[in-house]
Amino acid sequence: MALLPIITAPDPRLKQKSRPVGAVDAEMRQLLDDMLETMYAAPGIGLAAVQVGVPRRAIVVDISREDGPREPLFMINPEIVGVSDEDSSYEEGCLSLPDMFAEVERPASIRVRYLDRDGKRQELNADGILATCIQHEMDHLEGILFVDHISALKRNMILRKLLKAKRLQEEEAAG
Ligand code: GNR
Ligand code: NI
Repeated sequence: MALLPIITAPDPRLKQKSRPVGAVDAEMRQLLDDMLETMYAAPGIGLAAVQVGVPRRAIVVDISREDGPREPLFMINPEIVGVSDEDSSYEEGCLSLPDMFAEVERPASIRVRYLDRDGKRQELNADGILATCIQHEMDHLEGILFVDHISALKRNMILRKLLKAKRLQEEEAAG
C-alpha cells in the first residue's frame, strides 16, 4: 500500500476525461487499494483515479464513520442508469479544492452500474450523501469539478482563493 499525492486545482490534469478500464487486473487492484489508503489518510469520503494523476474510470467511496467498521466501495467504469426526478442540495468539498465548500444541487437518488474490485458487474441504488458522493466522483471522470455546478461569481471567488493559497505555499516552500 502507498499514499499517492493528490492533484489540486488549478491543474490541467483535473480537466481531462478519464478513459475506460480494460480489465480489473492486479495492477488496477493495487491502484484501487492505494487510492483507498490515500482517501482515508486525507481524510475524504471519495476519490477518483484522475485526482492521483491516473486518468482511468475508477473511483473509491466510503461514507461510513471513521471510528467504526469501514465500508469501501470500488467502482470501475461506473454508469448512471437512473436518476430521481427529485433533486437534493449538499455542501460539497473536494480534496482537489482544499478548504473550499459550496452547495451543489444534484439528483437526490441514482442507480449506478459498475464493475467491483473483482471485476464483477454490480448495480447499486444510492441516495443521501452516497448519491452525492458517487455523482461528484463520476464528474471527476469527465473533468468536471463541483465548482463547475455553481455560479461563475462563486466559482471565480473559490479559484482565486485557491490560487492565492497555492502561491503562498510555494513561497513558503522556496523559503
Ligand atoms: O471528501 C469529500 N467530501 C465530500 C463532501 C461532499 C460532497 C462530495 C465529497 S467528495 C470529497 C472527496 C473528493 O474530492 N472526491 O473527489
Ligand atoms: Ni473531488
